[in-house]
Amino acid sequence: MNGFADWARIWVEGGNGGDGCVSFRREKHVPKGGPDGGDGGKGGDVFMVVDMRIGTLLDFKHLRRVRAGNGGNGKGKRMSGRGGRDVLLKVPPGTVVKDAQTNEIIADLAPGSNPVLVARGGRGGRGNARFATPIQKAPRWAEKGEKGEKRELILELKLLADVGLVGRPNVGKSTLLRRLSAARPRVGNYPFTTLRPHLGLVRLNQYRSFVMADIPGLVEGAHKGKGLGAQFLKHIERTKVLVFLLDAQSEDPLKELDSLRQELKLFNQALPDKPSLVAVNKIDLVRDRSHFPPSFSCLSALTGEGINDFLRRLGRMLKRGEEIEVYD
Ligand SMILES: Nc1nc2c(ncn2[C@@H]2O[C@H](COP(=O)(O)OP(=O)(O)OP(=O)(O)O)[C@@H](O)[C@H]2O)c(=O)[nH]1
Ligand SMILES: [Mg+2]
Repeated sequence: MNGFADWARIWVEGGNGGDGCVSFRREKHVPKGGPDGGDGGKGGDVFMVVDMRIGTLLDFKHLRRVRAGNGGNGKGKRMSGRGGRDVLLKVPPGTVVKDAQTNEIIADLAPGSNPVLVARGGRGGRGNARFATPIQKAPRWAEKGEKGEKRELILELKLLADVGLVGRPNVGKSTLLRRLSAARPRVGNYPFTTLRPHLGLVRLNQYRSFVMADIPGLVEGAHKGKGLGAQFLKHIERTKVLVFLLDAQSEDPLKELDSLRQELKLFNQALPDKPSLVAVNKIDLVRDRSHFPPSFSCLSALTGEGINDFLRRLGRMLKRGEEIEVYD
């Protein structure tokens, strides 16, 4: 498995503001010049920005702490300190940023969103030139720079897919994604071949395409952390349509469907209400199809049988989804 991480923890720190300066003008013929201490520079900020080329939070696993630059101190002759260097952290689209202490969501970085400030740099302190008044003509004090904001963040990656494939291990989810897209998740005749989510771009026609997610197979008890599927369920929370993929050879496909729905529900109450399509895979292996309801899409990811019909149905559902926009 090549590198992938959908979770990370990181400290971010804004730079400290520079201190204000205490200084007095020195001129040849004026023994006591007025105050001319400049202000400290502002500390740098830490921003997060979406980079469409990134698909994992792996880089953040090696990064404990990120700190923006400190502002420079003010100087005489009313010279302000330099502003601290900002830091721009690049994250994959679909990253949700939370405060680690409060769990509050700070940002939801969908594709195309603006950079988000995650740790503000401290203000620079004012120099003594700012404090001169008619009564206090020569203040001998200046402000210290403000400390930068410091907080621990949790980053969570929710992959952005239109369609999520849900099914027991070994039913052929990855085979289906391979047939429909250029994605190349591994296929194997054993459960848990797929260890992490894969995305594929599926073309419906010249003008329309959608992104489909293949996640590791779901077993009973997944919501309690059994198997692998549960930790990846969050990736299908935002899809517009779910495809429940069943195995035509399964003893009781309807029961299988029921338990898949049940697992989703235990993970997130709202998940089973999402528009969904039921597909029965490996249809090439069974003779009698009469016991599958007509609303089910019978197909073979291996031979390609039934695939066009499946895509037509899926295309219609996605179109409907666009109009309704139940899920954002
Ligand atoms: N006969 C037949 N075999 C299939 C079909 N689709 C998949 N298979 C086989 O079923 C096995 C499992 O396929 P995968 O695509 O790896 O299944 P998966 O659902 O991704 O499995 P996990 O990643 O373990 O959850 C492989 O041996 C495939 O060749 C099909 O339509 N017909
Ligand atoms: Mg798989």
